[in-house]
Amino acid sequence: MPPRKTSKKQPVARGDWFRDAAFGMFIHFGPYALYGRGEQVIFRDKLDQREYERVACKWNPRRLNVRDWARLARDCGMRYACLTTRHHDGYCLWETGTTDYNSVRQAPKRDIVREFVDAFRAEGIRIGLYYSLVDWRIPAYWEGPAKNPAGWQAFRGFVHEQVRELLTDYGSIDMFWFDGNWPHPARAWHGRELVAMMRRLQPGMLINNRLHAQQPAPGYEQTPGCEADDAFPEDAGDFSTPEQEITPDRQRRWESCMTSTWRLWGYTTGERWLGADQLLDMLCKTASLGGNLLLNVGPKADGTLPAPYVTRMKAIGAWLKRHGEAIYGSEGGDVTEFVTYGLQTRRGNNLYLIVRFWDRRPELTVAGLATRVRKATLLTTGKALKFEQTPERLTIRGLPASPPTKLFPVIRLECDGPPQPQAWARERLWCGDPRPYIAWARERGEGFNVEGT
Ligand code: FHN
Repeated sequence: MPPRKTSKKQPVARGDWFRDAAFGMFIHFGPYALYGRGEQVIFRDKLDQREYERVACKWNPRRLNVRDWARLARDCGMRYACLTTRHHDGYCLWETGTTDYNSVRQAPKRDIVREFVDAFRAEGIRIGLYYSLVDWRIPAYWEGPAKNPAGWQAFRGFVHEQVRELLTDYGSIDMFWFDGNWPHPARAWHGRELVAMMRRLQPGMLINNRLHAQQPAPGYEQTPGCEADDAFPEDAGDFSTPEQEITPDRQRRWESCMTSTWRLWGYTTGERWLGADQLLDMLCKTASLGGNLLLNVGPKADGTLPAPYVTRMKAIGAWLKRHGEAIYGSEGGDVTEFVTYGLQTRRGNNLYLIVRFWDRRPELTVAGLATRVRKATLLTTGKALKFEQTPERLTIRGLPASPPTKLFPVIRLECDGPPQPQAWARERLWCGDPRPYIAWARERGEGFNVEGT
């Protein structure tokens, strides 16, 4: 499919799909899965390069059916997906003309990137391509432009050509996920030229922030071509990518990438899996702060997805079928003090209460909401809820003792306008204006003892 045509007149609204998508599948797939020790095994275990190459060239994921991956992503509510086209080990999952170290020329005889874009597009899922700038096989990568200018120039050309292939031969790409620019600053990669080419080939595509300027590594500071490039400040790129943490970027789109296991991104034998509630908590927390979650899976060496991942994703997919309106396209919540129950998200005039701690009591109170509530619904069951609202507090009644779902029940509050906190609730206690709390404490008095005794 040719890259999306854009008319001269309308500027492409790059990434207008992003927050509506909310939830993506990150896929770390490559020959490293054979070792079952994560995606960096060649480096972490300092394996013999030739031996690793021999093993990798024989790798053949015979049970790989990318349509299965795409169908699971659709069923569990993931609206975009990002596949490692090449990780730091250098093995390429597409038919590249730059090296024979790829899945078409070696044992699989398959263009796995082609299968990925076709399968996920067929399910209506947007396409992200992960690309590592690092290639641990290549000495010039380690030596850098200062110590090996000719080798670095050849390596940089190899990288630019691979990016060009990926953005030319696989149709419209929605997201490009650079990784591994360390320790070289963007100027060393000729970042400006690279991004200019990418924008020409795929004008509607989002590029992440990981080509941005690193501080030049020690010893590079004055190296010609390695100075930090003011075109690539820390906030370069179209979105931020906090990793293994949920840290909002208040200035622009952001996406937290997280593993669904404890630590490694590539398949790891014996890893421990986070529970469905912990994974759902990641999704709800990113949404409550206005970001996306890119949740990782490392498929097994044969191409199948680990069973613990599949069961967890199906549980989250079932939850999203019922409660997705609280996540997709939400603007972040944090309207009132709800931390004693769970998380909040907002969308238009609706405030969603995502209840992580179901206390089995028939009523739930929300302090600090200034906007008038018109209707309250237990979204999980569709049941209308009675409520009473004073200037200080909203009390919701008629809640069932047993939690209506094993994961997080959600209450939808339909309000008179976009939900707003009261002045005293706007500022968070620890960084806000203490005066409302001074008055609140003064209501009791000054003494240290229980008054009146
Ligand atoms: O070194 C990589 C790592 O293997 C993995 O791909 C993560 C995913 O975001 N990125 C780098 C570490 O920041």
